[in-house]
Amino acid sequence: MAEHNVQLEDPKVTTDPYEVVHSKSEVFYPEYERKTDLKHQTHYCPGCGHGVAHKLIAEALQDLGLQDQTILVSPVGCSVFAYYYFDVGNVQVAHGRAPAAATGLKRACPDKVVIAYQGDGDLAAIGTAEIVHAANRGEKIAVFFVNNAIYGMTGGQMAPTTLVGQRSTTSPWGRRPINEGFPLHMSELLSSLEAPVYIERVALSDNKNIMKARRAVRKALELQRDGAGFTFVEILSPCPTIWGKDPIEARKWVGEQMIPNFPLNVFRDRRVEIPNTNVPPHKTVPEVVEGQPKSASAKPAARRHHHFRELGIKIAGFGGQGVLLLGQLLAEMGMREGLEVSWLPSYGPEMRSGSAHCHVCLSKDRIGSPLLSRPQVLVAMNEFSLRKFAPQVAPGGTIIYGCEQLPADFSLPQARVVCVPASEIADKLGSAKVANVVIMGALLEETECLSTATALQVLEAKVKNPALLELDRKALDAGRIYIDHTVAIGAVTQADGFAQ
Ligand SMILES: Cc1ncc(C[n+]2csc(CCOP(=O)(O)OP(=O)(O)O)c2C)c(N)n1
Ligand code: SF4
Repeated sequence: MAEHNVQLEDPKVTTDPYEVVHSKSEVFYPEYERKTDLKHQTHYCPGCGHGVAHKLIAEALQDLGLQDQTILVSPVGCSVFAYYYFDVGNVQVAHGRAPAAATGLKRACPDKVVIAYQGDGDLAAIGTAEIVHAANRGEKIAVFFVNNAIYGMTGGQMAPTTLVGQRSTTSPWGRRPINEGFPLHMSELLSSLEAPVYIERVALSDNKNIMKARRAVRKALELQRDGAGFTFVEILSPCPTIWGKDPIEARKWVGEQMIPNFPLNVFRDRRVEIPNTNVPPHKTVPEVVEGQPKSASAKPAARRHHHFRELGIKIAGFGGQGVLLLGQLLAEMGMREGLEVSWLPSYGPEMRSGSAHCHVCLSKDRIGSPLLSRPQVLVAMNEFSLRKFAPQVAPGGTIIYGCEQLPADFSLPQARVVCVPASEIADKLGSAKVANVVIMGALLEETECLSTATALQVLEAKVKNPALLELDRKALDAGRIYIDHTVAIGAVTQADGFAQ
């Protein structure tokens, strides 16, 4: 145990262009400050099992020489502050999500020892899915599951592990299986899966059992150090405060009440070879998108200069108008032009005619969130979308409205508006289906965000039917030409006759 975190150095993860920070996050306080007389104590209640469990893990890390290569994922619960006590790499995650976060960490840093530390509310209630699937995938992480049969931090609500008859604030007459079900036995449940290599239940009830717990903790860490697979140690643990007992009584209660209900056992201890067949080839994004069939005329996408750092485009309309597809095409064009991209669809249960929209982000930098609250560009394919989303457009942004003119009572937001009667143009070309490509042409011409050459490449790669491809080419052109002959509403016309 120490007061600050180590800096983890891993040259493998320092890939450009992202900055990798190997230090304590700024969201953690530098240290956990307490009143002078409590300064050298943890925040746990006297007799709490978390302190003992921490000590067993910390000692094992030190004895095994793993401190500098360990990342501990702490939960939400009384042990939320575990990062103040373990001088290792620390990540604190949302309630129940430790196995998911640990999965990501271990896969990104396979040579690290990754620990998920969780209480029973955290692991066996809100986090049931995460732990079951991480175990089932055989993630090479060590999970320490502190089972005190109650929600400690929030004041004693019933946990999935609360014993039959045990009182809690949400089962004041004692847990009744008829109403609350039976306690969940997580070790038994997980040992029904193929992948885990080691599962043991131990107890902090007396010195003899604490020594067994010590051995189990070490074994789980050694197996992980050796790359064996998923390891899980359930630790039956006293919670004197919520149980309303003194520390001695609470320890006794673990032995007398918890152990008979949660028998101590090694449920799994074997080496498991998980078959590794059909390994997909690893390809970069450009290899994937540019590896698609091209026509003879298509050349590789040009790396072009983009006039934006990040451009958010929201495309909205009815299902069936090609709103989501238009977003996908733009995202793929962005990828081909070497940008970071995201595409986030949103639609209701109706596949056709229901409202649908998507967010497309094109960026020179890594994208923080695919959700756009202030898009710079809105494509509104119908009046409903225009009225609903126009107020969201960033000041100075652009709205491309897929109708001939704005509704009479529509009040113009702080944006340029271009009306493009896309359906009428598409009808004249021979198919209403290509209205979204007309809009794409208009969008490219109006915003100059991506090149028409890239649009043609993407269409050629996607549209297999030659007649439809020809129609798409015409639609793209028609949208561009329409813009060339149109002055945006809300745009300030300058002396030279061009819109600003
Ligand atoms: C998403 C979410 N839901 C609920 C909570 C409230 N919450 C905080 S701790 C906790 C229970 C913790 O119990 P347990 O995991 O058994 O840990 P203990 O405190 O007993 O060590 C709950 C429900 C939360 N913080 N976040
Ligand atoms: S409430 Fe229970 S689990 Fe939480 S610190 Fe106190 S004794 Fe430990």
